[in-house]
Amino acid sequence: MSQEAVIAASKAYPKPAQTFQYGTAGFRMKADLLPSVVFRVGLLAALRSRYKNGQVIGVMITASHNPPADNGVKLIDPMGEMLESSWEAYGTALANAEDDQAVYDYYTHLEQKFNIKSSVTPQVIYGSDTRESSPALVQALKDALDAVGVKSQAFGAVTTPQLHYLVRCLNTEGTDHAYGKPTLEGYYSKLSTAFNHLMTNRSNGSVTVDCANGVGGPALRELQKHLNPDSITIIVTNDDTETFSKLNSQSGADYVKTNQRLPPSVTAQPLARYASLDGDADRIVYYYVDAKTSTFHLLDGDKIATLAASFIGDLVHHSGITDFSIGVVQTAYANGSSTAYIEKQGLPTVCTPTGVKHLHHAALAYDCGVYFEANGHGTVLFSPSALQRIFTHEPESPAQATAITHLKNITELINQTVGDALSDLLLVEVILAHKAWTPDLWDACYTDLPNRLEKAEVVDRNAFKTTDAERKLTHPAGLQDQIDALVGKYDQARSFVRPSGTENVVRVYAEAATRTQADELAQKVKALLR
Ligand code: 16G
Ligand code: ZN
Repeated sequence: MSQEAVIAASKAYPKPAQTFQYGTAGFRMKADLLPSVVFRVGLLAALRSRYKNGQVIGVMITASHNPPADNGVKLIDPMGEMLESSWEAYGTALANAEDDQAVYDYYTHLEQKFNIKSSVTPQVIYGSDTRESSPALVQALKDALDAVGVKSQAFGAVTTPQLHYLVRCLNTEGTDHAYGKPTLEGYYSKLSTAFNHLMTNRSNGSVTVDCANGVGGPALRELQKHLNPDSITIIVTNDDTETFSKLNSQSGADYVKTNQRLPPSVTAQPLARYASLDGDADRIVYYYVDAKTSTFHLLDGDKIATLAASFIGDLVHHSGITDFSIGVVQTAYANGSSTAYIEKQGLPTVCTPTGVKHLHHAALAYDCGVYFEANGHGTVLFSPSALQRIFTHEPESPAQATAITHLKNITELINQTVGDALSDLLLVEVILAHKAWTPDLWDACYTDLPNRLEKAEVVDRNAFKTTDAERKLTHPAGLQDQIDALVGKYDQARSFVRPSGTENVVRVYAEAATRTQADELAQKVKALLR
């Protein structure tokens, strides 16, 4: 790698007058501001790979549920996790370096700081969602990787969780904890094989999936080819990835969760199952309309978490495996009823700040850690020792043998690297089929407290500082006391204010015993921010 090569390549991607920050999910903003950022993220990925002794690092170009004009970029660490947070600051610094020379200087500064050897060949794989801006950003990335001699591999349009899967597979290939075949075919085959086993002699009718006109559409169509058609019919809708302006528009998990209503394109049949993915297919929510009043009912991340935790808990119980800890990790947005329901089942719950990396980390504390954000992002993690026990347990009865077989397949069905809408879809379908539950029966586990999410424009969101997993404000001084005083006036009420990690706004959440109370509380708390 020569100084000339880096500087010459960097020249093609001048930094706009803008300050960048590696946020909750990487860099995310209007796509036209991103070429220099993506180029520099490519340099960071190379360093990260060399720092990790040449293990493969992933770079995903996506802005998830954001509008079509946005894009974003984030790094994936060797085991398929999000980039270690201490490195986010290096990404931020590199993205903000004023000119090409400063980029090179900071790059060599990091090399020295970490004593990164030049003898190691860095390896990076990358992919993108289906946005119009993605190919040009992929080119910026490629130019950076080439300039510093990275051995790279392009995977084209992939879902975010697919890239996480591929990174982990590549880094574990040939070891005793190999995760799977490091190809997209390997991904589809791993999930579908487990699904087809779990659905043997079972049929679950049909589910209609709104793909937000994003990369989840083609991926789901491909996945479906591998599924036993007698077990499930997946009706794929909103899968137009050619009309760029349709991405996440009037569709997708974020639309359904935020508006708490059907996508306009969906005419729902009573008690039929519907699901919506987001633009990069790492989030999923379910919903249905009831038979009596055709009212819309959302089955969000909290409902998926409780479904998964209780199903896995039952399987463990029936398998004869003992001393097996199952915990559920949530954020402040988790509906109060869901937390109460989980605790009533005798399972521990933990609350972490928003953002997958926090939940993921907390979930590692259990043999089986189920984590979901209410917005539908989540997965289930099995610890290495839990996997070992599941795969070596000697059943003492046919019932135990069946439970063990199911558990083994569940661990294969779930994408344990990160929340994966396709894997979660199959997991929910399996559980509903095993329980013979229609969506209303699933929904009846507990009744959500009515809630409202608002956002407020403020002069400086950084003036808002939180504690207690974002459930309380420490700054601005005195504001939390005012919120508490309002909350005290309503039944079963809860409210919190937190600065967004992805937008320049402050979010206000309120829940209470009735719809009127929840709405009123949200408005009054929001009014405190003016
Ligand atoms: C990011 C997070 C998501 C979180 C959201 C909150 C990841 C991969 N994504 O999209 O989990 O729910 O931010 O956004 O961590 P906010 O801070 O703007 O409310
Ligand atoms: Zn997403």
